[in-house]
Amino acid sequence: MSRLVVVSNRISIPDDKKTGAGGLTVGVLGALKAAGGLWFGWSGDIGDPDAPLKTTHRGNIHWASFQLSEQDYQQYYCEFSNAVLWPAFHYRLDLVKYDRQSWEGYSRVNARLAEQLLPLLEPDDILWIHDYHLLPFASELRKRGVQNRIGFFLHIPFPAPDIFTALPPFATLLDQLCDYDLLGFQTEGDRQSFLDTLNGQTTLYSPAAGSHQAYGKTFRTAVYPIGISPGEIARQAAGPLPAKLAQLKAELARVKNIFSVERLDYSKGLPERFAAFESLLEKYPEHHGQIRYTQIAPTSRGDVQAYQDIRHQLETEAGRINGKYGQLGWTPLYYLNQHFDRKLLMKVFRYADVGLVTPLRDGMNLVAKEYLAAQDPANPGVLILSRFAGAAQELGSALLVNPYDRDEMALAMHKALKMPLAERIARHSEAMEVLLKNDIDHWQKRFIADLRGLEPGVAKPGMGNKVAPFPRRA
Ligand code: GDG
Repeated sequence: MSRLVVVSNRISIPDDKKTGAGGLTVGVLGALKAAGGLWFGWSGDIGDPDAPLKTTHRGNIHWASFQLSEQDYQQYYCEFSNAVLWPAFHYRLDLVKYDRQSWEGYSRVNARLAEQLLPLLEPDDILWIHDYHLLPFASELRKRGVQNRIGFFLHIPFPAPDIFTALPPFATLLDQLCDYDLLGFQTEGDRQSFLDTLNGQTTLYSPAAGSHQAYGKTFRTAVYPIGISPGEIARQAAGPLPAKLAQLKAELARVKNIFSVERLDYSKGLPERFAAFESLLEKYPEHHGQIRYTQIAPTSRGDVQAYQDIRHQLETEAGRINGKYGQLGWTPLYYLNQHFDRKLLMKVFRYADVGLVTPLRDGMNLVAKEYLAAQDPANPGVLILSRFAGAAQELGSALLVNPYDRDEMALAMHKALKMPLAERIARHSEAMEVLLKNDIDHWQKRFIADLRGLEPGVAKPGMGNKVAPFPRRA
């Protein structure tokens, strides 16, 4: 079997001291273990970008990591990836900070990474590239003569055409994306947005479901909703809280708990969620003294201005809500701007009567899935989920809400806090059926099988593409 080469912005290098990796790392490692191969990505260090790659290996898996210069870090990572693509793809054009230097930096880094990867590639390797940092990566490899099969998975939403085409270099990005052989999306809506955008810009020919030709290139699109490892999470969640957290356990047991955790990011709808919690306290005073909402939100991308702004906003709001509704001996809202150990989080999920996951936009949202998997099936909590998270497509048994409607969210919280056991069990078991069927292993296996099923540079036999292909690359 040919080797798998994975490329992602951040690389997860094995560390014996760290346990409990999440989502993407588990999926990628599963795929790499099966075939053997290489994981190439940024170490997270700032330094000399031309320094030799740092390499390590375990069994049949190799890791190769690069550094970014300070200028690359700013232009490629902070600016174009996280202050242009991330906000735009999450429908926040108001937060886009575009300038030509950042686009040039993004393009320059993608070109250099392709150059660095080139000598490590073998002719029959298959390549799996991840996420919005690397939209032009296949194109840069093709320019250098690489004919291997290259797949791409977009972890975040693909926006509607009017949003995408507001990005100044949209036409180049679209053309570059078509250099992938297989483009994977979280939901059908994302896939459709990509195709609608292409259709509006060029002649898109789709001779069979999922098979396309545009800009003289042949490629496929498909939907691969990312999953979790439900068994592993259930095991982590089931054990008792560590003895040193006995006090926390006693506190959690005294009230009904609403709980959530996410990276501190404006796409996650945290201010809106705080407002909804305030609405719950305002409209349903019966819960005063009886509930506690804990929001964990570790800082993420702290060098980007919009992330600093939302951090200040949340600190202010948490203080204001507690000041207004708190009582001696009762603090309604716990806001913790800290990173927590993963196993501890899964255990705390299990104590949560309500999982509150209400992003304004989200490619998938693994927290929603992790919360469900951590529940006691005999006495599960209730998931409240934004209809704008990709996960809502699979988790129709959750209480689906519009995160822009604070009163609807407050009502959902009230309903969840009061929900009878039989209804909680029914909703939970329906959701678990989906999560068990489409777990992280299934996700990576489907993607890799589809990618392996393609012939490089020609129409893809066996996948319904019966027309003569465009000549692919000279
Ligand atoms: C992107 C897309 C898509 C959070 N805080 C802590 C912590 N976490 C873990 C969660 C979860 C992961 O981080 C976050 O994953 P999400 O899916 O919720 O969101 P993004 O980070 O935005 O991920 C998203 C995902 O890619 C995968 O394709 O679902 O839509 O935006 O696993 O548990 N983990 C620990 N401490 C924390 O404080 N240990």
